[in-house]
Amino acid sequence: MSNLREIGRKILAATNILVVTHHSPDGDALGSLTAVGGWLLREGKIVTMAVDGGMSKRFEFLPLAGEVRERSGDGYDLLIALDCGDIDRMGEAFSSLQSPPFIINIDHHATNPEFGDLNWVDPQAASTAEMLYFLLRENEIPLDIGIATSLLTGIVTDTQSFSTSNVTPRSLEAAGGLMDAGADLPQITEQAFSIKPHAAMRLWGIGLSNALVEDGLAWVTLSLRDKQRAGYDGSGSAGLVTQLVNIQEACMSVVLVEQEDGHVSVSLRSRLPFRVSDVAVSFGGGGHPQAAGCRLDMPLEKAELVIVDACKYALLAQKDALKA
Ligand SMILES: [Mn+2]
Repeated sequence: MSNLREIGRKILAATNILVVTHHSPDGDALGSLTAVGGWLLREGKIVTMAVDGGMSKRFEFLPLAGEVRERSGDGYDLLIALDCGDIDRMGEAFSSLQSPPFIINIDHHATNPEFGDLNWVDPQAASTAEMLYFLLRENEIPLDIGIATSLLTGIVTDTQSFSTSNVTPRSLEAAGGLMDAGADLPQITEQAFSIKPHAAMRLWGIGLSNALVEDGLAWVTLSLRDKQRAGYDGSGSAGLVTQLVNIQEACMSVVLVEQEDGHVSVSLRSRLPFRVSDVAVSFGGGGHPQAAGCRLDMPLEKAELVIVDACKYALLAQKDALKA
């Protein structure tokens, strides 16, 4: 674990630090961002926490949520990228920098190309927040209730409340340590994971009633009109893809969401032993074996044909490989 000491030393040697996570941030992204931000502020550093598109409403309960900015500024001597599967995931929080500083890349996506100057990519970890728990522990940095709340939010959301196939005893060990430090598990689970706005539930209603199931694949398209009908103003599917994969007759699910600028964002899920990351990667996306995504620059109807075809083909190939 000497690498963790090296990362700790490198971070503590910097003075003006930019911490960035990925655009369309989830709970792991924002929990990791605010945990590292809180730690470094406590260390007396000058800290900027940035995420392209700004803070997500859903996670406004996180400590320091009000300090998260949309734009980066300049003059940093260190950039810490958290939960970013590739460099483009930072969006304008990175691309707007005049001169990028030294980059430490901390992430758990297996598809991460190690774009940093110092990289710690651990696909065994169920969340980036879990990795950060061990980074702090290895460097003997005490937790406080704010950091603990942020990190446990990351763990709870990325593991769908400890129910995903990548949960390990280490995830639970981290969660236990964070609860010891004062994080409130039931409250975090309710706020970050269970509770959804009415509009998101309406979007689920539309999506669930329009979903198709064929050859083990469940899928649905959500047009701008569907989102409008639901009154939903988010860019994703509000977690619908994770529900679709629970359809008994399916083992893979896809949700295609039409975006304002004309492109289509695609979320994919599968149940073990099936994988969706290869499909996402083949369209220039990435993610985890059972949870991945990509974007397609084509009309929604065309994107549906292309992705449904690719998924059915991948499922057939994977089923054949299992039989062999
Ligand atoms: Mn994550």
